[in-house]
Amino acid sequence: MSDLFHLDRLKTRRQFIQWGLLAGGISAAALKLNAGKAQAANSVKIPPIPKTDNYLDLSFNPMLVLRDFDYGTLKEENGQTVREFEVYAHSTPIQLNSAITFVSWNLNDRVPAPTLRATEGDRVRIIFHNQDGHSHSLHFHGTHPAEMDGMTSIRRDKTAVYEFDAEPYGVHPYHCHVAPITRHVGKGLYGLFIVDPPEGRPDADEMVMVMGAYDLDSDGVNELYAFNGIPNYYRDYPIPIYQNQLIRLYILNMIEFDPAVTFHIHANMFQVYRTGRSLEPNEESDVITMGTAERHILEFAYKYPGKYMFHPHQDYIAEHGCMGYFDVISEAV
Ligand SMILES: [Cu+2]
Repeated sequence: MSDLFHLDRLKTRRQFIQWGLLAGGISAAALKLNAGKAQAANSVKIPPIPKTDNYLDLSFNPMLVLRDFDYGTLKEENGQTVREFEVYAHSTPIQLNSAITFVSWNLNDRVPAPTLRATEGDRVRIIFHNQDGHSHSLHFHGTHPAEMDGMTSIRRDKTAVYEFDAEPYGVHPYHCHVAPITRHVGKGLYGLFIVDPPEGRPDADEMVMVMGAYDLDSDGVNELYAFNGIPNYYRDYPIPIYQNQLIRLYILNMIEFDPAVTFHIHANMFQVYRTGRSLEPNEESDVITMGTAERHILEFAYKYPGKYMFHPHQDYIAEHGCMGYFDVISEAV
């Protein structure tokens, strides 16, 4: 497959999602069309996505990254169902703000990488095409054999296949594991691998936030931070959600150099499912601490309409890009 074809395909898919969402809202059930199992009628409504009159030159839209789940392609092979994903490593310039353009190392021209999603017990196959000029690899968290652990560097123009059973259910990061890892992760090669429990979870407006950082001058100190790749994006474009609707947030900290950060939401509390490894919450809070690569499911609903901030409570980090708002709009009628 040529680069050009691949980019066209990406664009077409993005436009399709965008048009669908702009057409007045799309149900969560429709977003799960490609899920491997039949989905029950879903009562969740997602507000129309505001037109993000983009002031940045980006190869992806963080507003769409939020709810973009890649369920792969289902294949039947020798009586076994395989969920196959295909990803492409590239170097892509992304505009972080009006003054700074950064050459990211990424999958499918986006930071974070695609959110891959399977159900516990699925056989998954990740076909990794390294079309970047540097060697990379994909290392998944979760349980799998040593040879699928992504410790081998994949050279430019080579393809690797990672295949294993998705287990255990929960929220797992995946990232490049080529040294220096701080550089490969800091450049953008990380994402989330969600493994759903076989019985599923209750309906909710589901979204993904990955916290990352940019060490612009390679001095081992981060200058900019972001939710889903672009500093301050959700500050400038608040995320619309409906009042009194359950939000399920899959959150991951992939910030290098800072040992830990917190995540805090204003004017509300959330239920914490640590590492996504339970069906019942472990605790309730409005702030949670995560070391690098820690991740959780947080669930909450907003009682009152209005704009509410979310950010790490390390205020320096918040003030350097890790900042956003939920725009809670009156209940859907
Ligand atoms: Cu790498």
